[in-house]
Amino acid sequence: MRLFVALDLPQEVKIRLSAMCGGIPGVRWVKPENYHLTLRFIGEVPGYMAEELDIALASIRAKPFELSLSGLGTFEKSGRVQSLHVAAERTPGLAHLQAKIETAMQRAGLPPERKKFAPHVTLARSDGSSLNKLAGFVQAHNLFRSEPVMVEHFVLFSSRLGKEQAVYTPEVEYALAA
Ligand code: 3AM
Repeated sequence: MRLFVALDLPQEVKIRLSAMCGGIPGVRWVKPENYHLTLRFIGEVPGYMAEELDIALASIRAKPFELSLSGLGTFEKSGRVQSLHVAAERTPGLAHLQAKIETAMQRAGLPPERKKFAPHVTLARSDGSSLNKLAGFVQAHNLFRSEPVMVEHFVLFSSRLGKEQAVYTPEVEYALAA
């Protein structure tokens, strides 16, 4: 199974995000139902490992917190824009949950995540050819702010790579409790 741990977003937020998207030829817009904030990419694991990871995630104790999306950005690799995202504020509540998940995943046997946590929701992917247009889009929408939303659970998703876009299925929800 190909897995990742993420926050799902309320429908209203997905609608607001998707209303902003469009108008750049050559980029692949993420479908609104696929919007999420990745906390930990796991990748392909055998079934027994998925069970271990589920047990580790279920043992996490963390409090609900508010999530705010604020501003746009891009990720680049070798000077090419790969994706466009809306950024999430790196609040203590979000950072605490991410750190607990990272610890749990390592205890369950995954190698450490090397990339620094940069919370975001991917809106589009690009092959790098639309650099100027993406920069214009970021500028035009950079004042985007979401109302803070209460995060009361996180989700283990499976991902099946499709022809057009991956299909993400929520496999297990883990509640946060005060
Ligand atoms: O949450 P975003 O959209 O940034 O790009 C994939 C997606 O990122 C990323 O994991 C998220 C859920 O699929 N992803 C895919 N393959 C990856 C890999 N090998 C990866 N992240 C890190 N390493």
